[in-house]
Amino acid sequence: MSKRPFGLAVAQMGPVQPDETRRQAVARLLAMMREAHARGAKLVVFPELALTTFFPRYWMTEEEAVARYFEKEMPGPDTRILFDTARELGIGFYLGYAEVASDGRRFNTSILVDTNARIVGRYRKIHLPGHSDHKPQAPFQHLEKKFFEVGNEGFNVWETLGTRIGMCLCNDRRWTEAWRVLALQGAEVVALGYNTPSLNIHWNEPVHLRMFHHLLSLQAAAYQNAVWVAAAGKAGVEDGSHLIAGSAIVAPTGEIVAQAQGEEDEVIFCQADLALGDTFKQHIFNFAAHRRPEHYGLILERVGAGPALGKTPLP
Ligand code: CDT
Repeated sequence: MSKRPFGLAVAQMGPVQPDETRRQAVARLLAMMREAHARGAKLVVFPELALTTFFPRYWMTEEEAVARYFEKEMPGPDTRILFDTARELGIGFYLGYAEVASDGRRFNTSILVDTNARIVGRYRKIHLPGHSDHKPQAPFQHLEKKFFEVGNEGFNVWETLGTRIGMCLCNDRRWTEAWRVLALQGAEVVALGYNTPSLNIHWNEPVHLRMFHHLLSLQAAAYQNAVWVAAAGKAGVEDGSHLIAGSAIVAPTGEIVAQAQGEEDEVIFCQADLALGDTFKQHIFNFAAHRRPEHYGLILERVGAGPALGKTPLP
């Protein structure tokens, strides 16, 4: 099978402190976009909520959050230069940001922008983690359920940049269903931004498990769905709160082919062979030949676990 090379870059960000301006954050993204292009990238993936600090850690009103942290238009005055530079260089990008829609609804959103600087795709995060109430005893908050609505546009794949690209955001990577819905649309590349605190405020999770589960999720998803995964994190200590690094590009083999080394701004790159995904799609994960949806009914019927079906006693 002949190779189908695709220049894939991930731009990890070091911390974005609360007093950092949009303009400063965008300048960092621009420098990484230029580096990604110089290394041969057709697509560069930026993190979730890349323009600001990870503000769901702060207790505040929705109005305060919108005023300080949400984008009212995309591109806006501070982000337009990302689009102009992408067009000038001929590179596509994925960007995560807090979106306030024209009707006032708030979403944790990512966009996919092509080499003509056109927004070809939008994803509004579906699996929102955390809580909506104030937890004053916790070291920080995780208020995604307060500040964002559950995404209303599903998991989608777009034909662009010569391939089929799906998007998801952070916590989605832990949910098998998200990946399979993308794979059933023929995704070849899945772009994902994340902000994962090292501490889990819900239970005393050992810190090493945060990185382990992050990589485990990416690797299992890439293999089981025969896709390339490009995952960009925001890392390091933001306002006293540590976010894991570990931005990575994972092949359809499930192998990590590039991984960020530090907790600062860092571009990783890989000349991804899209044909590698075809090999898996034609054999072990040939969905048309091997899937058995008639036995997967519970996935749509149930949200939480219920009684076992166990109908037939063994002979
Ligand atoms: N941003 C985001 O989705 N973070 C979550 C943290 C989960 S712990 C409350 C994640 O899955 O990494």
